[in-house]
Amino acid sequence: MTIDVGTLLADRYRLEAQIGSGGMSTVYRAFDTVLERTVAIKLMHRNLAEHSEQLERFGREARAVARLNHPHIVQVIDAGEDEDTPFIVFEHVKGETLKERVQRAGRLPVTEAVAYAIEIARALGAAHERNIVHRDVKPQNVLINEEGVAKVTDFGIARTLEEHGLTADGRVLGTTDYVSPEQAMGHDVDGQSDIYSLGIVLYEMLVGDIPFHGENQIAVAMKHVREELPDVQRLRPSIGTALAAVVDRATAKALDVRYTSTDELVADLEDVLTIEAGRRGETTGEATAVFRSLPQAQRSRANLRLGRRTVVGVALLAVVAALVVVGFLATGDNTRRGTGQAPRTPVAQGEQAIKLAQDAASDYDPPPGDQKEHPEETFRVLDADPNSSWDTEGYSGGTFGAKQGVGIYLDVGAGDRTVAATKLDLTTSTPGWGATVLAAADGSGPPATRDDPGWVEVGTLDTATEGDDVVPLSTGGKRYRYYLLWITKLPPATTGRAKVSISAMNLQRAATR
Ligand code: 3AM
Repeated sequence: MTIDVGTLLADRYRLEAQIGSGGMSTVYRAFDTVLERTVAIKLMHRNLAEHSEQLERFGREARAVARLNHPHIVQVIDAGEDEDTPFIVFEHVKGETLKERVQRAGRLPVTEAVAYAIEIARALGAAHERNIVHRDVKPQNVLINEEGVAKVTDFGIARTLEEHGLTADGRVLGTTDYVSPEQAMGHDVDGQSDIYSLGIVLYEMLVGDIPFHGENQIAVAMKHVREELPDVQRLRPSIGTALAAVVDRATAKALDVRYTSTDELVADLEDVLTIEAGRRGETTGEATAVFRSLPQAQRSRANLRLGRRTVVGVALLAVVAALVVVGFLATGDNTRRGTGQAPRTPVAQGEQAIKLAQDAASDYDPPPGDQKEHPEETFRVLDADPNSSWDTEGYSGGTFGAKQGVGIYLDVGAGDRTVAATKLDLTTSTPGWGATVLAAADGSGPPATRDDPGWVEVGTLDTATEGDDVVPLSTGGKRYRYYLLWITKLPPATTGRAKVSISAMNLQRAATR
């Protein structure tokens, strides 16, 4: 007999619907006919269940996790075996996974993201106290119930199987999108590894995307070992320095820099929550619930900050509060955060910033002439510094002379990286210029001239305003590799020659589901 929907498992649990499936197990919604309630049941795949030693460990692990009783951990209710297939019965959480939430909504409101991170950290802390390391912290393993409460699941189960090399047949055990450097290197891991993964989850909630992409899971894992995380503040300028410092410290590759306990992380996140709530003058939804659970002293500190708003002003208050926390976080020199981070164009809800390599921007100056438009400066539109810009050459008489214009283009990458961008954000200090945005597909390189039919017009900026400009793009869902800002109208010249100066460029696409 095969176990499937309709099966009465262990004479008690009727499998109603398959709600998920992973490399090792299948999850069903089921009805507990004894207690007459809905439960979730995780059934191990039969081929994995054939190893008796692993079976025993699986049971042991289930028992250990069952002892964890915590508001932010999905409760284990029962475990058993039917037809030689081990299963675990969990409380049924009606809602969605955190991964689905981020994919559906894009980046989350800052206070909500911090609130979830606090809940997950508290759950991990309860496990760590009992020497249970999760080892597979990822938003797919965080369920958000209908009240917006986060609950962590899948504790330790991955470890049992992984330790025994059951994936030697090449099956991908899971994602390495959140893997800690030490785990990626195959070293022994402890609670600090979970903290790193949670830091990546927090990053994803704030940015709307994971930090590293790669051709395969190994490439991504290697990036966790070797590459610096993109700067959250650059990707989302409204993030306070204190919060950015927490992300830095949680995701530090060096273990002596990373938080050593979830308690420390929770304490800093709670401080950040009060600051961010103060900055925004509100706490909403999920953040409110966490807020209520903060220690009384902290709550009154937050109230004090909020209450004094009329005297010192919200902005100043936020700056002061942020500096206090930064000072606190910076003790021991374990953060690389300064206060000089550059603000960049924020990303709207439902959209994701497209990650670009540091050298993704190139100048575009078709003949005649030197065919150079300050190529040495193009990287400056992608660095986080608002004081560094790429400038066109100076043009007099309000025209580009013998050509229609000049520009700068962004290369989002080859192959799978091509995107259907929805917006081009830019920041300029020279208002009054105009441009069209053209896109070209992945080929042997960008078309050499602007008139090449390979370029397709996808947007226009009639007149740039000082500061941030947003150019909506319509690609009709087509994915392109190159996006060219083709400047055709010069700004008014103050002294003889006019030039366009751009300090930041940023592409966005619709958040993917
Ligand atoms: O496949 P999706 O992401 O829709 O929500 C979990 C996930 O759904 C669900 O099973 C899928 C694979 O993990 N799931 C896991 N544990 C659950 C639980 N205790 C659960 N759904 C409800 N209650």
